Amino acid sequence: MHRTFETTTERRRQTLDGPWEFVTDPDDEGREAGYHEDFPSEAADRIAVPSSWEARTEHADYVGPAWYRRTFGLRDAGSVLVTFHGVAREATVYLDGEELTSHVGGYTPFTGLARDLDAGEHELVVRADNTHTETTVPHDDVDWFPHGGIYREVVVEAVPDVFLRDLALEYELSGDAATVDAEVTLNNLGPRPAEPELAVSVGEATVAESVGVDGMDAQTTTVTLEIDDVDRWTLDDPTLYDVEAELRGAQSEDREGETFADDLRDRIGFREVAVDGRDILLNGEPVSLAGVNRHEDHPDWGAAQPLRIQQQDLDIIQRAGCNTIRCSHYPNHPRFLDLCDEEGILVIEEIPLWQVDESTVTGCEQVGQQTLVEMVERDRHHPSIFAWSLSNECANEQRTVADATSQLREIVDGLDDSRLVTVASNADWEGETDRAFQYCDFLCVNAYWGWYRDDGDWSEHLDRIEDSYDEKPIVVSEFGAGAVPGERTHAGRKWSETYQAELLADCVELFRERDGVAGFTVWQFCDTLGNPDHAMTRPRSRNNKGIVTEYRRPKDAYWTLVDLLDGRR
Ligand code: BDP
Repeated sequence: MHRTFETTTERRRQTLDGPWEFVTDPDDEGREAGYHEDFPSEAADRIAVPSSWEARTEHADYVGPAWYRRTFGLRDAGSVLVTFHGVAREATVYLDGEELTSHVGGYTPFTGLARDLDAGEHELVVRADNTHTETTVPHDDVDWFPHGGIYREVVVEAVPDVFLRDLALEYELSGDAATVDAEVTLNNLGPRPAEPELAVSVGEATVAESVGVDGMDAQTTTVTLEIDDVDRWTLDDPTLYDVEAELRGAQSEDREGETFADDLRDRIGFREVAVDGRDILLNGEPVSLAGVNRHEDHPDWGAAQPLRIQQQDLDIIQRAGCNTIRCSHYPNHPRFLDLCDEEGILVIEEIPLWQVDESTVTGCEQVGQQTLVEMVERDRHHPSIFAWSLSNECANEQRTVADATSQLREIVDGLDDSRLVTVASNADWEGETDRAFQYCDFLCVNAYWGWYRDDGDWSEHLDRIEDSYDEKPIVVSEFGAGAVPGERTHAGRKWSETYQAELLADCVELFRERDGVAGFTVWQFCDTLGNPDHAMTRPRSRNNKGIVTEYRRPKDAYWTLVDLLDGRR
């Protein structure tokens, strides 16, 4: 299950977890050879979906196109939605030999609609390609491993001719009362007009109306619900409300007497985020952020982490006393965000525009914008997400890059005005001035004083940031040191757990003393597999700045953080 709750009860739904046939295609000949019509099953391996393909040792370092195949059965004839929740990084999907849909971007979902399928067996073939170049999003030189394959769930849902395509909620809070606008989009695949009953409920409140939709058309309607005595979503009491949109109607004349039904389910939490001077406010009160950066990475699971690992990560993070996670550097698995909603964790979610500069920005701008839209559309109901991050360490001192950020800001404003917007920047650390900070509600600052450089310190650095920009909250979004697990030294040298723990303590104490700093996220939660091209600067081929190891075993720095944040030992 890709969420922690059911997203529909009416739709017949199949999760296509399990073994799929799999072949790599290093010479990229599969398209010409027609693998989508005639899959080379005799040469195929079997691989688990969802999984990163390095789950199979022989494909551990494979970069390039690869093909997947499986069949699924439909009990009844009709239309289905086929949703891929994450394919790294480009995908083309074929159903029964015909292209159904394609997608670029490994961290957001996409759906193909297949109309009027016969009952019985159908074949899905997918071409996935994890090749990265200078201008892909992310590009080929990022500091994490280019996992490949169908690494998040694939779901097939049978839908009636008139079905719910989208549900988007916005709300206004006034004291204890909430006014919720639910925008619902209906699709009518049939030739005749329909007028089904739509009921939308949020918690105990329900509104119903009938909605007319022409044949072969779509219709969007907005219903408004008033909710009194709202229990707000807070860090201590993260109350969630169930949301349901239900559609019921009579089938067209040719199937007289029959009815159809469809539903979509989600959850929301009521909370307000804002800034005031140097403070970030949650429900009107300043909140001090203390957290970690987390990659989706695990030696046994790659980027495809089961619920058990997601829960365990969150547990370890909460036990350290943290209240914040920066999803560095891409939209995370939606179920992990569900857990954050349930646990009262604040999340900064980011798109993978990582260290882009003026030579590459034009090439990746469009996919960056598309990923932003897809991220917001997928995640707009998670109360845990309080901020969207538009990029990480891009060359924002360059005008073209800053202009691209301003465009992203406009796009995000058009989709969601209920969250804060930021970019994570190391421009000042590089001795530059960040031109994109003007488009941010708060400033995320990355620097590695005491690790990559010793010719300055955090204190001067933060003074400079405070002096250089408008008065906005500052979050230290990256700082830290590498530590090879088990390396402990009397001298406290670099690469030891000792050094990492001491640096972390000094930094956290300093950040917490400064009024201008609204919080911090340590780089990083766990040791992660690095970009294979960077192996010479990364012992164990990993980024070793984790406060826990890749297997989540605590390093000294973890216990230091527990003590500083009053966590649980
Ligand atoms: C920063 C990046 C982060 C890196 C980190 C590091 O934002 O993705 O992994 O440095 O060097 O520049 O560990």
